[in-house]
Amino acid sequence: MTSKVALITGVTGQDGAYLSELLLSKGYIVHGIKRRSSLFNTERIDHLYEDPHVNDPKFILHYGDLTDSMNLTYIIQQVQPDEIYNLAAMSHVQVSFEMPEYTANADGIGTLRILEAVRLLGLTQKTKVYQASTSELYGLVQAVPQSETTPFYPRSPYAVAKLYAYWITVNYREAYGMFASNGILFNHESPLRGETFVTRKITRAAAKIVLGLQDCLYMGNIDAQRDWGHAKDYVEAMYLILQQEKPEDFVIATGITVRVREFIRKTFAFLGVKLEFTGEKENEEGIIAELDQSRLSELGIKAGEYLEIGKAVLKIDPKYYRPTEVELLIGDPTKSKEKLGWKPKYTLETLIEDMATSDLRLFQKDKLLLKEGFGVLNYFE
Ligand code: NDP
Ligand code: GDR
Repeated sequence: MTSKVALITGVTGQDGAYLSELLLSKGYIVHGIKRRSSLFNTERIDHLYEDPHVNDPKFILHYGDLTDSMNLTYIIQQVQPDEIYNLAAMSHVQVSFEMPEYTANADGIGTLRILEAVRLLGLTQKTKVYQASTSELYGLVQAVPQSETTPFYPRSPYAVAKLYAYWITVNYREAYGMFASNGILFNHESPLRGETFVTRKITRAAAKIVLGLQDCLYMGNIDAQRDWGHAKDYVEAMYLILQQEKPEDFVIATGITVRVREFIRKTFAFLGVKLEFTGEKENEEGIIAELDQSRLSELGIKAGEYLEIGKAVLKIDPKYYRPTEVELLIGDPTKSKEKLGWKPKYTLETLIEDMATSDLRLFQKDKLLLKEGFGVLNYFE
């Protein structure tokens, strides 16, 4: 039997890395599109890299960009994919307020470029397309929990661009009979999550704070509520969506929502630090209320050295507030459970455990290097 061929845009991103692993484990030949960058940008997929000098590599990378139609059309023609997973995007909601035009081009028109290339190349009956749609489409709350039939009300240039991408995917399905489906995925995270998304910012900062490498974590709106899952579970859903008999759109979510402050509290608690929140709005602080000495020593951390009861380790910085915010997301995964048979394996607790453990290890290594006089710490926001 010949292997199925998949093309993944955004292969260097969080989801691209996990999806590549999944499809390779299923025997696919995986092609990925990566952007040219002045620094290496393949860290998340380096372990999958195969020397092209070796016969028959199963994982092949191409240079490309969602803003370049000719390049996309050429790659699709060369690869003749059975499945395209369009994951590439300028995916940061807050940054999209600073780069609205680029975001519209890459995230909105980029999707059109993929669909149109498939059509022009005569591949509408061969190539299935998965579009990375998002719970950000729901934006300003119309109804909860949000399902496939809940009206959209996007609240950022990112979400508006993704709204175009959502509908152009539906339109190509209806107009040309293409197998094109939207996965409306709620927030999903992992140790590979970009450092400036809220969960990773929290797990990194918490790890650094308990190791004495950072004093304080500055946050924006910690009352926002999100339905968080693990990216490993969510890429399974992407695959299942393209294995259905007919193309349809699916909500992928856990059905549980928590506030950002709860994520912060649970992360610190996992690392042996009990936080208490005091003050209001911009003056709110997270202070150390209790230290779990046995947990800290289990993690190899000397309590008392940097961590003191009453110390404020979390403060609010309004620069992280968004011009328009999405306050509440909670998905209804009934359809995906029933039709795809999809069910997440991770809970919020095991997600936090995975991320916090990974970041702790990362910074323990950095701390050792720093102590020995090698390396510098990178600070991301
Ligand atoms: P990441 O930000 O981790 O990855 C985005 C990927 O897109 C990276 O590989 C990036 O390349 C690439 N990219 C960005 N701009 C372009 C461009 N112009 N041309 C080609 N490639 C580009 O996102 P995730 O993996 O978290 O998300 C994957 C997709 O799913 C995105 O479309 C996102 O909007 C969507 N989504 C994500 C959710 C989540 O919670 N993670 C939820 C719902 C939807 P580089 O590495 O060079 O920056
Ligand atoms: P989101 O994710 O905007 O939901 O988009 P993000 O993690 O950036 O924010 C979640 C919520 O946390 C609040 N918040 C902060 N966010 C960041 N990044 N930094 C902070 O300091 C901070 N403080 C509070 C935010 O205001 C927000 O309410 C993600 C992306 O992956 C999108 O690409 C994807 O489509 C959606 O999830 C589903």
